[in-house]
Amino acid sequence: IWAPRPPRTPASPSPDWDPGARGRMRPLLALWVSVLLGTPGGSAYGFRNCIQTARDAGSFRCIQRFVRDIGSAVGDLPPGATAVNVSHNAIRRLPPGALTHLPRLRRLDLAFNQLQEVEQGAFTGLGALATLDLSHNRLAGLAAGTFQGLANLSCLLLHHNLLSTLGSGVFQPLANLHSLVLHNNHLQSFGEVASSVQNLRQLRELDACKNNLTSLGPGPLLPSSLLVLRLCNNSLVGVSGASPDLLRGVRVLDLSYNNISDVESFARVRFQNLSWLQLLGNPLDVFRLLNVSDVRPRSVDYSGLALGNESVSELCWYLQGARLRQLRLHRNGIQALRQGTFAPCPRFGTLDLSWNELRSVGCVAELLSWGQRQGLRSLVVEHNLLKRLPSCEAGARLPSLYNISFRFNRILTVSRSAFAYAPGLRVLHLNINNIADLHKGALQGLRNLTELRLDNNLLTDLYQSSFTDLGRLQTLNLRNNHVSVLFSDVFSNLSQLQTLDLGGNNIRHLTGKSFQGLCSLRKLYLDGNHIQEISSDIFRPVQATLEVLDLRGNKLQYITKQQSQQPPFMYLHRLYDLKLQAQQPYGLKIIPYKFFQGLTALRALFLSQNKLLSIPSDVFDDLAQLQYLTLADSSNGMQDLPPGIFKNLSRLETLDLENVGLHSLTLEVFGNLSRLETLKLAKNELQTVNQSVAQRLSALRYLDLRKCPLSCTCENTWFQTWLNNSRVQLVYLYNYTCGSRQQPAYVYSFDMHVCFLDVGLYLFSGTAPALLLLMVLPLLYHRAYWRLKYHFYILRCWVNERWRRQEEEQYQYDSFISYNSADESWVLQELVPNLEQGSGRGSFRLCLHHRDFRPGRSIIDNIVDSIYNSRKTICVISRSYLQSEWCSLEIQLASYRLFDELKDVLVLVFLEAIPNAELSAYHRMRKVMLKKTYLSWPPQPEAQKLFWTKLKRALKSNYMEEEEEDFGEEDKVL
Ligand SMILES: *[C@@H]1O[C@H](CO)[C@@H](O)[C@H](O)[C@H]1NC(C)=O
Ligand SMILES: *[C@@H]1O[C@H](CO)[C@@H](O)[C@H](O)[C@H]1NC(C)=O
Ligand SMILES: CC(=O)N[C@H]1CO[C@H](CO)[C@@H](O)[C@@H]1O
Repeated sequence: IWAPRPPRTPASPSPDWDPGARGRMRPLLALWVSVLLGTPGGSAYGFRNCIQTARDAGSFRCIQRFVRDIGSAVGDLPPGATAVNVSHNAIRRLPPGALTHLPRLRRLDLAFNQLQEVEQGAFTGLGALATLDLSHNRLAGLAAGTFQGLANLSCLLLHHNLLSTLGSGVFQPLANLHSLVLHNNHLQSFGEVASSVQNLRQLRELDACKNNLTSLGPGPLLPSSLLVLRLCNNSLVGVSGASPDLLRGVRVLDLSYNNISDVESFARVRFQNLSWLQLLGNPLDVFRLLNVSDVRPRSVDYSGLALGNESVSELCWYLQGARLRQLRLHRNGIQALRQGTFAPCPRFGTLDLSWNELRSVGCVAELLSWGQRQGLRSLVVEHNLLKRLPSCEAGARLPSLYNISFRFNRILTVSRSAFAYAPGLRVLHLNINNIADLHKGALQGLRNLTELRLDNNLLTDLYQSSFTDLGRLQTLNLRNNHVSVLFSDVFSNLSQLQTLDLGGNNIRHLTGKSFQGLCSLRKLYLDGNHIQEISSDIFRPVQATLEVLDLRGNKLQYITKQQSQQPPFMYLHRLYDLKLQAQQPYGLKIIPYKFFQGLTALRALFLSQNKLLSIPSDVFDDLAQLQYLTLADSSNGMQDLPPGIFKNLSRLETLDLENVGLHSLTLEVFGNLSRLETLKLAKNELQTVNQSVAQRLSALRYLDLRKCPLSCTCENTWFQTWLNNSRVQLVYLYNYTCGSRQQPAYVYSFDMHVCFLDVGLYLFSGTAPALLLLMVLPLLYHRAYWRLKYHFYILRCWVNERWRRQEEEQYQYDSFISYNSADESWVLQELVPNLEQGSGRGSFRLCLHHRDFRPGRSIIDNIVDSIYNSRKTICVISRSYLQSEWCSLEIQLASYRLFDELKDVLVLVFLEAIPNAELSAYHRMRKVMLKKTYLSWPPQPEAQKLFWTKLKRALKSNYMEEEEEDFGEEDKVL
């Protein structure tokens, strides 16, 4: 039955709403609502093995689900899916047409599976696919029609497979392929690779590194569009075998880590477009190569050619000419540089000497000619053995040098004015060294410095004078040092500093002067220190500008909710990101009252891993701008959140309450989160999800209830009804099992019939007794009325008479006469005279109602008494007798003695002949007649004598059996 959807927001409950009382009624109500209105308000959907990305409805992640076949991984995805990530599963094969239901797919990631086979037509219907990742699988070969239909594919990743051959037509359908990645396979013939890609008119980049290639030929030409060719980590000995024009269009050629020594082979191949040749890790004489081939010297990367100290000058001879953008000499085993080493070289912008064995670079300027000094902009000496940076106060300057990187060295000491040669320095990277001794004047004169990285060193103390000249510094990174104290005013000259990273130090204490002078500071990282206390004073110097504050992993802890001081973040009105996770060693435990007061601009608050015991309900009251809140992993006995805790968070979009020990969701806590889109509730104690809460969260799109012991009770039936809609994604919905472990039942499919039965039961037990009663009453009335009544009277008689009458067989009367008043004249004129008169055994004592009934007693009592006090009962039967109610009572009562006590008390006397048909209306009478013989009053006077004799004999007899012998068959009227 179609019915309109009920409105999203249900009638709001009154504030003193009692969940318990309503809760008991809820299943029934909800059921009725759903029966009457179709689906109840909310709606949900979920995927068996995928999670839809919260912000991008077309994007799905189906990773690490242990699925073995593609169908069960993505079979339930909607046709609108544009990006699907199925990596890190156990898929073995792709059957034909496995993904035809996803025609809009643009990106498909199947990496890290166990694919051995991709069948022909596996990707049919994926005409929109642009990126296909099949890397890290076990593909040993590719059938010809494998990529049929992928006309728009631009990037194909096949690295880390077991490919040893490629069919020549396998890439044929990929008319738009730009990039083909084949590294880490077992390919042996470059000719085969070339013929498989020769028709790809759009191919720009081909990566065949780390295969087993030994030569570049024979084979067809590469497509002229190819610009980048990577052949590193193969077993090439030269470029022999290649046709002269094979590489003519290639701009970037990577031949590193081969075994190339045959430089003569380069002479036979044209390299006229080459602009970058990587030859690292080959045992070749690069100068010889330059001599014999048309490779331009400036196109070669001279890294890893074992040039040593001496060859640099020779090299420079080859590089003569205009200014070089960069001179890169990685991995050449250079141990020392003499004065003027680079003097023969042309001017260059960047000098990169990384991965050598230099112990010192002196004051740099000495190595260069005057012209080079003017031109050098960047100096990179990473991964060397530099130990100390000497003082360079005197000596030549490098006016345009703006970037120095000495990362990954062993620098211990930085002397006074170590960078005096670079007065224009803007970026200085000294990170990842052993600097313990940074001279107070080391950075003197660097007035233009904007970025200084000193992280991952051994600094213990910081001095104000170290930073005196750095008035333009914007970023200072001091992370992972051993700083334990921040002296007053240490940063006071850094008025332009925007980012200060002090994470991973040993800072215990901060004062109001620690950050004095940082009047532009926007981001402050103090995570991973030992800070035990924070106060509003500490942040006062940066209150006007601070936007991000990271205090994660410190030692903040509160033991009471009462706070003696002002709330610590009181003045940080611009702060939008605050991190307080994982306080050591036992978490924050308690959050004091009004702890977050003043944070009116805060958008993200991280409070996870804090073992919270209690949170006051007013704590988030000021955070009206909050969009993201996490309290995840705070479970430490905190049970449910206090009512009203989120009442002001009307802008909250993401709430992470994973593993916080929640037992229930209540409207008092969650009722106001009207903009909440993502709610993570995994690993809680939730057994049911309150439907009214779900309905109130009207913006909800993503709900995670993984690992909650959801029970399959009727309270969760609405879950199932949610399923047919599409508003809220319930993450891995089909994986939620019922809390009880007995049988693997699932919340999405548990048997709801019990719930419907419940109602049936209510209805049944409400109506059945009434119905039964209605059915039984007439029956009872019809069948057992007299029986009951009779037994009741019998009981009464028995009780009354028991003590009165010792001898049961002594009757007061010989016979009770039951007759209708219409027959009174016969009784009085015929019966009474004939039976009462006479003497001795011939006379009988009769009981007549008009004569012998005791006055004052009820008629019924009198009747029962009379029947019981008489040996026999004579029924004088006529038509009027049968119609009379009293007579019928009398005959019935008497017949009970016949049937129940097996005492023959009845003597039937028919005054007139009544046809059987007429008698049949009187069942009991007929029953008696069938059981007994009876007498008929004969109209002929002669016969009347016999009648009286028979009647008298009947009155005298005691047992039915005798009676039957006495009366003959001739008397039966049937
Ligand atoms: C798919 O997921 C894996 C694992 O998280 C990730 O490394 C990979 O980059 C993702 N692929 C794409 C295309 O986003
Ligand atoms: C090539 O080999 C070198 C040295 O063995 C290694 O460092 C590099 O990662 C390898 N490159 C590839 C793409 O496998
Ligand atoms: C309990 C249950 O059904 N768990 C399943 C959840 O999904 C994963 C991945 O599909 C299965 O491996 C589990 O068996």
